Amino acid sequence: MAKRALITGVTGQDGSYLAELLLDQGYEVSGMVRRSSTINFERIAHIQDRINLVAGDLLDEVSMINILKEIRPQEVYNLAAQSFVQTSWNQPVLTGETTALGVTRVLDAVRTVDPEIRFYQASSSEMFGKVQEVPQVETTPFYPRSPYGVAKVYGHWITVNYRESYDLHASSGILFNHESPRRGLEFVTRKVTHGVARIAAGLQDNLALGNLDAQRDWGFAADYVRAMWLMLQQDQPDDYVVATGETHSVKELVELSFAAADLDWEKYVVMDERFLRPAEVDLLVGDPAKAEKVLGWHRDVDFAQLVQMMVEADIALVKSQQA
Ligand code: NAP
Ligand code: F7E
Repeated sequence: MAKRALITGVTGQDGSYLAELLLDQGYEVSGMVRRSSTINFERIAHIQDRINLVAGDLLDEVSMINILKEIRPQEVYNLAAQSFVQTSWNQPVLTGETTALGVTRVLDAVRTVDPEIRFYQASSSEMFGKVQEVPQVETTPFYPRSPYGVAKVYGHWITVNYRESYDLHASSGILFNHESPRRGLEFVTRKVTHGVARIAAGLQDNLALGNLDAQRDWGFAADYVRAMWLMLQQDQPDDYVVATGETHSVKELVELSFAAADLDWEKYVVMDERFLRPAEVDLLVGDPAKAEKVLGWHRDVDFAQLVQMMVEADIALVKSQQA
């Protein structure tokens, strides 16, 4: 019998890569999608006929209870969230409802319908915020710097609490930034690589950015979804940092991306205060030693390969749109 998995957030970057991975492993994959007036299935269009899409929303626990009763999955991956840090200052309550309380709703639906279900929570390096040690590991104290980070800390601890209260197989992956050609256009990596492609095509003459000094530990999303799956295959649930162990500044990202298209970034990049944040996370770098040792996880793609892949994909995308 094929294993059954439910992914919340299947239309997002990670949801699409995880769905591919689970289909390759022979799973029956269901993906929860929320109602909207237009369809936004671009990231899963190539596998849509192999996924069972079910309507539900993290804001509505009843919908999730019904989905679990109908599908009876053995594994639930909770990837849905309001995931853009900048937006979390403009919509702090919605961010809390979705990214924080939404986790409780899914966990409680799991507990109610079938406590044997294995649960994955998409925790984030944003929980470390104003970092208390370098590099960050599973035991590093949290100090979130945005409503998004605060909501993720809640989601993380409610996962630990349901594990300890109800003996659920609930694991939390503390994932550092991971990117891909499927990344949303508002995040800095994709904004830069897409901007480079448009500048190279003569469609735009500058790129407005905020803080170039922030440092991030950037990896490739397809590598990171493997770690999610590995966590749910362990006998015991636990928490794991997933990272590359390297950090790079936004400025390095910009230099490398423009260089990949033979452009000099200094001619195009302009500073725009609108992209500065009320409180910044200055430096993130994770130590993935536990995930490597216990899960046998490793990443295949490094920072330079990631940037090259994203610039090439955006150049191809812009060309196809022009054609
Ligand atoms: P993403 O591309 O922004 O996708 C978010 C997904 O959540 C989308 O499918 C979105 O649906 C869905 N969603 C939002 N609100 C919802 C609601 N109320 N009910 C149901 N679904 C809802 O995010 P991602 O980059 O794939 O990240 C996946 C998860 O990992 C998120 O929880 C994120 O916070 C976390 N995370 C991401 C990173 C990273 O670097 N990517 C690092 C650490 C943790 P629509 O398509 O309808 O908007
Ligand atoms: O910003 C700086 C910005 O929006 C990265 C989410 O997936 O990863 C992501 O959160 C850095 C910040 O990602 C612009 O100030 C400069 O320091 O790409 P980002 P993020 O905030 O790190 C974590 C792990 C998550 O969990 C989140 O869900 O880049 N930056 N100029 C800019 N950022 C943006 N977006 N736009 C700019 O113009």
